[in-house]
Amino acid sequence: MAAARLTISSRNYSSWSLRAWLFCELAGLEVEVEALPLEDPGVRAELLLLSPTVMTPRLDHDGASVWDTIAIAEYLDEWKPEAGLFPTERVKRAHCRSIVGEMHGGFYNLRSALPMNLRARYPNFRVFTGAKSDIRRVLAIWEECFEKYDGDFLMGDKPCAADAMYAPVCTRFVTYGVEIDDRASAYCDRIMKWAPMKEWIREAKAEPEEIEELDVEF
Ligand SMILES: N[C@@H](CCC(=O)N[C@@H](CS)C(=O)NCC(=O)O)C(=O)O
Repeated sequence: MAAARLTISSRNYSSWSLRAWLFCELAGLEVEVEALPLEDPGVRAELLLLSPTVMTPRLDHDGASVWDTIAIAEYLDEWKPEAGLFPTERVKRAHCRSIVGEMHGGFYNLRSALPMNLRARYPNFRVFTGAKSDIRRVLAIWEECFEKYDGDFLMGDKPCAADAMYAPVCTRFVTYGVEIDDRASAYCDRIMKWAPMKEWIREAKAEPEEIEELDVEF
């Protein structure tokens, strides 16, 4: 039996759910995933009893109820510090926390104009100007990490919370055919081939749910 339950909305569309799942994978926490259709008023009423924000993801583990993606990452880092969700060295940890926080609190244009949709491909998608500056900023964040830590992942040789946080950006670059430089593109390939990502994407493709407004032909 799984030691914990992760309540999510959709594997295909919910980037926050994907991030939380990747945090659990990084921490080695086996979770039972429960996907709830959030448009259903009955489901919303039930979720309100579980999570005051009526939002997913939400993690229940060993008496702890955690909602909000950052809180889940921090909880898991405290639960299993040796898993290295955040680097242990002070300066590097501060850098990691900053870019994780920047993703969590920002990039509104990128997130709303290029919604995550793992099943879709829009190769000729025209990225609007507002989202372009978000894309430039993401690429600058990654470039600084590659220069500083010179690894396959953002903070060095192993994936950590920062990679989980930016993984849905990689999927958006693939879905919308966003042109990026070779180094960023190689990083996206690596993230898309990361075993937990492959597992999540496989299950997202099998999900029956379709959200019409996120599946429009652009
Ligand atoms: N700040 C939240 C954002 C979570 C979020 O936006 N979740 C969406 C699904 S991806 C949600 O639950 N939406 C339900 C709603 O807005 O009614 C976090 O980091 O967990």
